[in-house]
Amino acid sequence: SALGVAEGKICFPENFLFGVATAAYQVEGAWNVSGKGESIWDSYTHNHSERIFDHKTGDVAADSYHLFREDVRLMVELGVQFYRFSISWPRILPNGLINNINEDGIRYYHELMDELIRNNIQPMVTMYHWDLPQYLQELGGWTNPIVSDYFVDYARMLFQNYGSKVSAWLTFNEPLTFCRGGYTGLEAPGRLESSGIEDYLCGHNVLRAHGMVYRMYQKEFQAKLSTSVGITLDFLWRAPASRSADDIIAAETARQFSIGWFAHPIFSKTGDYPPIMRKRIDSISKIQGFSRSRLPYFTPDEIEMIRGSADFLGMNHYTTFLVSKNRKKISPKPSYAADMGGILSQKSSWPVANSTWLKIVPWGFRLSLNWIKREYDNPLVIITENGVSLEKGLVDTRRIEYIKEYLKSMHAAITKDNCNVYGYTYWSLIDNFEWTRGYSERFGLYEVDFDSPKKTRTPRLSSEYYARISRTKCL
Ligand code: PNW
Repeated sequence: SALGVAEGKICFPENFLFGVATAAYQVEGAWNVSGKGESIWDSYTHNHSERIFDHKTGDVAADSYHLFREDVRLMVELGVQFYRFSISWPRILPNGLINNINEDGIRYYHELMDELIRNNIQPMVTMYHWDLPQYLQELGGWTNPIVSDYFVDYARMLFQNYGSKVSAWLTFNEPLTFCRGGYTGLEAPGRLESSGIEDYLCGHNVLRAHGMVYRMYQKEFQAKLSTSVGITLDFLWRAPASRSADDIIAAETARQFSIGWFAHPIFSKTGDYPPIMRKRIDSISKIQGFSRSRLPYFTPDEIEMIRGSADFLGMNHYTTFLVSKNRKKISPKPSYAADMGGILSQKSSWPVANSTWLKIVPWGFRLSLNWIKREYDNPLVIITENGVSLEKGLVDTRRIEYIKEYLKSMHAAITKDNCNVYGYTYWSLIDNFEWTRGYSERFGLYEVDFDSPKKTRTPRLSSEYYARISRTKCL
């Protein structure tokens, strides 16, 4: 068959899409060039270099702002069908507001998209991959509801300028990660010890912003543009640590607190936060002496606005965690971890990558896809990130193994379980600035020499392997 295993080969449908991804702050550099404003990652890396593993910044990164034609050439070499990249909000609107437009920023993304389209590579654009304009952070960032309105202004100008060139839009990349990370202090804006309050405000305003953009798009653009709008959520599989009922329940609760937090309001039939999240946070807030829940409530109109506000679900998947029930007494101090009530761990026998959190567990991929299928009535899914970090070096046979095993797991989900997956994106095209882990973790199909003035890109073995897959659609 065209699908299953033909002549001993594992093949994907002919119209299945393969792509690669990057994000603006991680590759572009040119942090203060030609009118770009400051983002929270600029100010965070400049003011808190002690919080970055190698004390480095994304000031120059892989210099893709200047070298994007070279990046596109690599993608031609790979034969990929699309490129997922993000637009830097402050490169286009220096302080995030619509009254001050940076023409050079507009021009840059036009040139990148034109170069892609000339080479038959479809642009897939993330509107927000964590680099909030610093000015908006000073207003409170995502904890301030007005930022959702400013995000709608920004999104409208993206549709106006690039609408005819972009095949698919993602409003946000991984709200779970940036709302959690930003408010435990590990990632920008680096608000220490704010978990249990500010992370929920962030999530709330991000969900509102996403829904508002989708409705604005439907009203003002859908008739004119042949594009689609979705959101990228990270779903690292949560498996019970034991066969005990407690751990099975704890794992399901952890899923609802991770993917469910953002997927339930958008993709479920009923909308709104997952009932278990609502129940746990409401009751723990009460025990802690709060007079209202730390998880904000949507109005009935907001629930309706957000419900069904996506044409597809973008899913990032890298690894798996085990969950056991947290038996500690509730402390007075608010925290997402306590609200969730599970303790996450990983098996020491699982093969490691070069990131502390990334263990190689291919079977979790199939289970994640099946969970989404069951929970949200088999929505259209595109894998917007999957990949592995390894040491520097061009002979990356372990990366080839990782890609092969994860693709096999995804293939089973598609062919055996009927999960509705239409594309896969490898993270990343090139080595890049890995947030708090600096340049120490390398995910690229191409190695970048960050010490060379030209940021030389060199193909790894895995690039040839991936090129064969993207061309033949077979492993
Ligand atoms: C992704 N975790 O985030 C991001 O979208 C990318 O920008 C990043 O470069 C990539 O992972 C590789 O690190 C993560 O739960 C999401 O540990 C979740 C986790 C880690 C990274």
